[in-house]
Amino acid sequence: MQWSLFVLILMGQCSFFTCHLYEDVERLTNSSQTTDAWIGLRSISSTERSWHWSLPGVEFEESETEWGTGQPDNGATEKNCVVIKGQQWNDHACMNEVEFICYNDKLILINESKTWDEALTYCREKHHDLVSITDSHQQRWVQEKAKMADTEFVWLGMRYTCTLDLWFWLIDRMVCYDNWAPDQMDMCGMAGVMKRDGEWHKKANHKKFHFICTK
Ligand SMILES: [Ca+2]
Repeated sequence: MQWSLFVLILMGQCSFFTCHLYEDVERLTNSSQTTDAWIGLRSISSTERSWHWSLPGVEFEESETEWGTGQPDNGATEKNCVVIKGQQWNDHACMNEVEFICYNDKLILINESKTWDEALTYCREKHHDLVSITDSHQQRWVQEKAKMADTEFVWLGMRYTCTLDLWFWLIDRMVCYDNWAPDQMDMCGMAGVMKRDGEWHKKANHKKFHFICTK
């Protein structure tokens, strides 16, 4: 394929992207659940509301909630657990019996130091691929994994092509959503890493870091 055609295809993807890797997030944001089902969110303190996700390390963000109209409506009965129905959240009494949605983690942190190419081979042989990030939801999940790495940085499935002066993801997508740290220089032979704080940095691909694979 000619490079110019390849670039055109990549560039066109910024506006037509659909996520397939993070089905659990998709399911909560695009849930077609027609009856109440528990999600892993509850309030620890019943007097003053303080919501927490059940998954360790995942922080609750008020700005990312999907409360239904008038919810949460804690009243005479304590409602410290949360159900989803038709994409909307509702606080319920925890002793109610309803269906539930399980967490399905698609990411695996590999605590072994490898070059970018070695990490890519490892992920493709043992799991699926090096992780790609194409929106803020995915960024959040990957960031939670990166926090648990023993190295300051973890490899992402992103590399720089000198010929085209472009950064692209292994899943053949251009870098549309990004979270670069400031003042990053592009050089040949670079690939992308995430620092523990979630920011992306550019590193020579022969350096050795831990990395995150998709399952
Ligand atoms: Ca309610």
